[in-house]
Amino acid sequence: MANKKAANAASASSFDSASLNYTKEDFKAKIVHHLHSTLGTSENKATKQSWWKATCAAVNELVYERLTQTQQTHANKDTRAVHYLSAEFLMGRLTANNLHNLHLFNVCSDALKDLGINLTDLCEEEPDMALGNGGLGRLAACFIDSLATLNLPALGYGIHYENGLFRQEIHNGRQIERPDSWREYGNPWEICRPESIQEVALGGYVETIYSEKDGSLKKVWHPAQKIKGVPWDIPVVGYNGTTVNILRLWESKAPESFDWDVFNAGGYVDAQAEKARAETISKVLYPNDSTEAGKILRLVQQYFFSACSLKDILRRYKRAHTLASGKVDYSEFANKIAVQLNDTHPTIAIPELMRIFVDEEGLGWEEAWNICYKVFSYTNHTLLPEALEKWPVYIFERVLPRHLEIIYEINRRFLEGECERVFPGNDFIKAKLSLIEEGSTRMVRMGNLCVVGSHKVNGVAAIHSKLVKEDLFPEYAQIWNDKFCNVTNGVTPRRWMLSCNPELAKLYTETLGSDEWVTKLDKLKDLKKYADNADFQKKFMAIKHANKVKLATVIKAETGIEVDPNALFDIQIKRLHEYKRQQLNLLYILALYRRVLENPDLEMTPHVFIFGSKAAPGYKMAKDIIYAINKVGERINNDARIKGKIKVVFMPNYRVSLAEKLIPAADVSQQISTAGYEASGTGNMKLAMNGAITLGTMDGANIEIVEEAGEENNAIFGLSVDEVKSVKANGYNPWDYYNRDHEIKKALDWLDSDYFTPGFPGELAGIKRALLEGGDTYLALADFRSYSDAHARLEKMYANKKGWAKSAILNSITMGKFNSDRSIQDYVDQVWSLETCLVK
Ligand code: Z57
Repeated sequence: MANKKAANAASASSFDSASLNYTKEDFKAKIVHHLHSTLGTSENKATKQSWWKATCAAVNELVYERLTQTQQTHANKDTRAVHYLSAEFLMGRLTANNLHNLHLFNVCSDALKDLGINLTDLCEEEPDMALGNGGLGRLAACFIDSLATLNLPALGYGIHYENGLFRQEIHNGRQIERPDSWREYGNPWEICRPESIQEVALGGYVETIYSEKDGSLKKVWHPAQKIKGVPWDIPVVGYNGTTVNILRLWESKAPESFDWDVFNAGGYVDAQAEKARAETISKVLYPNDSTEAGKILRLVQQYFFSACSLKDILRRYKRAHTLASGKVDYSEFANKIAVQLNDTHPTIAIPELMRIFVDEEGLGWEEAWNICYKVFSYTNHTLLPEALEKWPVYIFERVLPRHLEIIYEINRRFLEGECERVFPGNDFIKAKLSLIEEGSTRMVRMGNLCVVGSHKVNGVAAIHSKLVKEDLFPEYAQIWNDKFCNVTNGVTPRRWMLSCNPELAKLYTETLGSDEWVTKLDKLKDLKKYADNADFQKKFMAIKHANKVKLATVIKAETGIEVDPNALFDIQIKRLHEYKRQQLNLLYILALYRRVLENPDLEMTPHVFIFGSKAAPGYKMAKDIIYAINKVGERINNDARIKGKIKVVFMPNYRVSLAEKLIPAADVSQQISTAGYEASGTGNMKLAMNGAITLGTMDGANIEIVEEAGEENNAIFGLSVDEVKSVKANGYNPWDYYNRDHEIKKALDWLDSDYFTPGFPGELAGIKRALLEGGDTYLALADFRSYSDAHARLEKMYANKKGWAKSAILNSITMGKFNSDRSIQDYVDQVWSLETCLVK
């Protein structure tokens, strides 16, 4: 195929894979070699799983070489590095991604073809690495891809959860959670590093020792328990370049020494119990997105990975900065180390670093603090009050008694220092800014600790950063105006275009005559002149159609539902939360269904509504909404009267690998959060890049997306942030909308009947109750009419094939800003001041 050759040539131009002895024949030999020597099987017996692992082993030969080179180069040059601390890394699958980033995808595919194996099939063997919930975790994964691609010295630090986010099954319309054991049969991408094991302490008490000499007080923490942290490294392969960074994930274990003591004392069974307790720490990911669990184990998880990571960072620093005298020179610490806190989850790293400096390394408080706040910076991802982490003081006392004392001291110095200077004698503001919330249960406010203990605080989209500064932390902004900044999120075009939409990538590379756009996504703007070109439009829409045909097959296989690829594919994929308003989408579906029933000859484009979403297991309303979507879908999909004009599909077990199939097939991207509630969104970017038109509110990054793509090429609706504020301030009454809007009333009353749940009236009534008696916190009814009008505009747009193609193309090629490489460059410039380091 001529096209395929061209794409091959384009990628080889920027990176010569032949020079690395990875020709097709070499690759074949390597795969077969690993099938024999690593997997212990043979060509005629090997399962797909074995072929997949043998392929990974062949790729790893190159990955490990580069990894070693990268680490040596960084160590020799003693580079400044950023350490991205995150409780979540939602990596998904790595095989196709690594192959693309090494420019080996086509070579590998051809080699396997010779061996009678299909690479795309093989990639399906890999379980998703789902060590995250949603946006925040996937952002971390995109960021480490970009850091390596930009040749920046960086480490990701997180938790090696034995079980990632639960697998979702749908039984009679309801979500059932099943454990996700992603590494049960081995994972070829992780390397255990026993030589870098760390030990961290928990619990116990603090002893105060008075010094006769100088009258000072020395604090000694006597912990009750020690936990071993075993590091697992995942190589992070940069695109094009030679940098292979690592993601280091900590697994918790009981220290052998501890077991042994108890064992000797005859406590073999107790020792096993102790071991189980220690291993519980990294057993499972908390399945909450944007709501905090408030469980002790979660605080222990946070401390466990933060403390292991800091110890690792210090060990590496000491290797390069220990003086001949044996003393460590900490004067360079803040010049060499940057630590980014991905939300407040790793905040405990701030008092932990102070503890190490003051209690263990003998630095004075001020000297320690002067280093500490320069090291840390904090990203805020939400304004939702239920997501802002607070930990009861009594839990801190039990788990981290010394850290609590340090937090008190940070607080005292802040309140008596900076706070008093700007707000002299203002006890009201001091109470608000205090790291401790006074009340019946005293709480440590992790967000406040982050702001005080970091030199930069950023939000994740322009509007969000403005709200962080003006609404969430206004008094802090008066004290430290320059601390606050914005870094709009981004996503990696390697996974979210090149790898998941290869045909579109090929069209772009061929038309531009270069694949430069894969790193410089702005280059796609050069295609603007083709947006009106009939031939280009035809090709673009043919690719979209082929992607829809493929998705239709997946939908049929997963749900049994038949959908027509000629219908409009309207997709809402994201965690289930009332602020994201899947219930608004459902209300519109109900209204549309009624319109068709009342007017069977209604002219309309067949419309497929596709959902993918997990609900936090303890979030009742979210689970009720999933149930309602499934029940309404069942009724609609089986109603012959509407002649297939509407289909509703709920795709079970939404995850990264499923997103990669859904996104390239989307015509419409639903981004319909109540304005002011979605910090940024990142799915909105992925969908737009792949040519979906955004049906959305002026919230988060949607604002910046339509600024790039043009509002006329999208369907924007609903109240703005300011309007939401004023509607709420003026006393919002959802009943007014119910009583005045016939369609709203009919749709809600329908949910109250047994139309969708025959024999079980009222099963779906909870949604109606939340929207009326519950006060409709997220203004779904207030935005309904405007949403419905936006749908009507979309329908009109879709009816005009050329107009639609043009808008879809313009959306796709104007998303350059949302390349996560750009986000990382913004962090480098505004927050980290890092330098690139070329490897070899
Ligand atoms: C999470 O995925 C996000 C925020 C949180 O506070 C937590 Br906890 C988890 C999301 C936001 O809701 C998105 O709007 C944002 O795009 C994403 O984080 C990445 O910044």
